[in-house]
Amino acid sequence: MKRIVLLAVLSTIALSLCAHAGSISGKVSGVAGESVVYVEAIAGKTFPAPTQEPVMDQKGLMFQPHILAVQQGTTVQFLNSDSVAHNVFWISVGGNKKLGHNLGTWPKGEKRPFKFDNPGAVPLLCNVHPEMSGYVVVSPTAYFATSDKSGDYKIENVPDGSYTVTAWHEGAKNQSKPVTVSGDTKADFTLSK
Ligand SMILES: [Cu+2]
Repeated sequence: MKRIVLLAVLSTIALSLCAHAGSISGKVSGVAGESVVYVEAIAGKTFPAPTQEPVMDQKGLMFQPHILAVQQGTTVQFLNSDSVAHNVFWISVGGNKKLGHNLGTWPKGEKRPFKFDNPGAVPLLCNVHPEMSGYVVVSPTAYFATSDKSGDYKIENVPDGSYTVTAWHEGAKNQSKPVTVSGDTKADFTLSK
């Protein structure tokens, strides 16, 4: 008997969790290639810093991946996989030039960490190879996604509620719009340079 009650309680909890976990999906158009879509900061809500440390590699004289989306508070490991020395620097974070930083220059096989505590796009450059460019896009919330090359994206596990959602694309102006999530919710963006 006790067991049945416990099961009933557990399944009720599971159902209520499911009922409030929606998603935001749609298409980013007007631009070609990957975009990043993220939910802007939510009043009164904070997110624990992720423990995973994603790697931004420098390989074949390129930043790989070209675009790395992370949650605010994430430590990114910058790796050099080439046999030449590479540098990593950025002149701004989210357009704020006070947040420019130079991580230095280091040889093959070494990596250096950096914790991104401010949201926004970080345009990565290498002062040894001016043709190299990449991006870390720092989302203020845990709710973000990188689109596929055709612009389709899906942000999973977003609780029902009202948010501001921003779409970012290399070289384009950000677009932000209010989105009310109720279960699986659609939001499309059209960006321009
Ligand atoms: Cu380089």
